[in-house]
Amino acid sequence: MSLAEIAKQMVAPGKGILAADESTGTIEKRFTKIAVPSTEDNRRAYREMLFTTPGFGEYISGVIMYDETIRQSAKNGKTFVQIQQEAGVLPGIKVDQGTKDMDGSTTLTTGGSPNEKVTKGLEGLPERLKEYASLGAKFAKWRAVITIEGTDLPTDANIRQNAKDLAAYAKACQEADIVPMVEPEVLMDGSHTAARCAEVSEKVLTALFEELAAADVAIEGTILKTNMVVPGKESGEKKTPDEVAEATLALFKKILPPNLPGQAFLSGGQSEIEATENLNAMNARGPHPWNLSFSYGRALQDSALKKWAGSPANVAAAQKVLAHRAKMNGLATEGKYSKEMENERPY
Ligand code: 5MM
Repeated sequence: MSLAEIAKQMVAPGKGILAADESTGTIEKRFTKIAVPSTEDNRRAYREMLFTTPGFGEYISGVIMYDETIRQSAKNGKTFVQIQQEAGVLPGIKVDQGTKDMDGSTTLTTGGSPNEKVTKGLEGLPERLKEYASLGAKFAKWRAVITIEGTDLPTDANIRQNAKDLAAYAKACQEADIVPMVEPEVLMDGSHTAARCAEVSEKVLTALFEELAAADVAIEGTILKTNMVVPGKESGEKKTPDEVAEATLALFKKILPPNLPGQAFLSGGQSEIEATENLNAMNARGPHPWNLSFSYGRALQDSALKKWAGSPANVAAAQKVLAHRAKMNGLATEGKYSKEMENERPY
């Protein structure tokens, strides 16, 4: 399959991506909430529960895995990659190596402010991509984190550096025959308004597409994964799904090139139902030039993780929960979801 065909398959109508690429530190935080120790075998068992969900491929087009996960197998000896392939699901891999403070960023912030971040992982990336391709990865994700704080942050320098790094990684992916899933995330953390989120997201996406063009990245073989236009978590502002859809679509219409196959949203701290309702509201206003899909981590897994709680006896029940959320989001990619459908949810 060509990169463009893989990209199309990732955002096929009715389907979306399961982000299961929590790094060891992040999965430990999630497991702490359910009082499960984060051992390698517990992480393996949890991911096995997710990937062996009956009907997994019906609403899921791809999975983003972490380095440890792409090398793991189910109890029956089949690798996770094989299990996904058999379900018609594209295996994907996170290739960034987390974030670090941007050089000089401490001087740009004041007392107790978070420093601006850039993403690690460009060094040695071509070799790692080669290995991941040989393990079966068809797409690779890189996340850049943008923090809003007052009118000072983000700085233009931080936006530009993150865009350049995303473009360099995307180019390396395409050279390795892997679809880049470029993820610039404007964080929901903070007290900013939705209008400020829109303003910053516009700058971030503008810089990103400028840098992708400068690096000669083929847009037809690229998937975007970004945030919706939503208010900061501590802002006290509330936006309806219609308002989120209007603001996000206004931004996308200004910036996303029509030959981009699709954009798969991150959930970023929205509740499971908010993330589904917002996606649905956008697709109810379609058709759009690009498919609007999901690549949710927390908004697909939260309830399933709680239901599982580390016990083999809960696997089937947890899988039903995941299948339900995947179905609801699958319907939302076509604007066919309604909140009443949640009455059937198995949790
Ligand atoms: C699943 O979380 C991903 C990895 O996070 P860390 O590197 O911090 O462990 C993350 O990149 C995720 O793929 C996206 O943010 C989407 O997840 P949410 O939960 O925002 O939908």
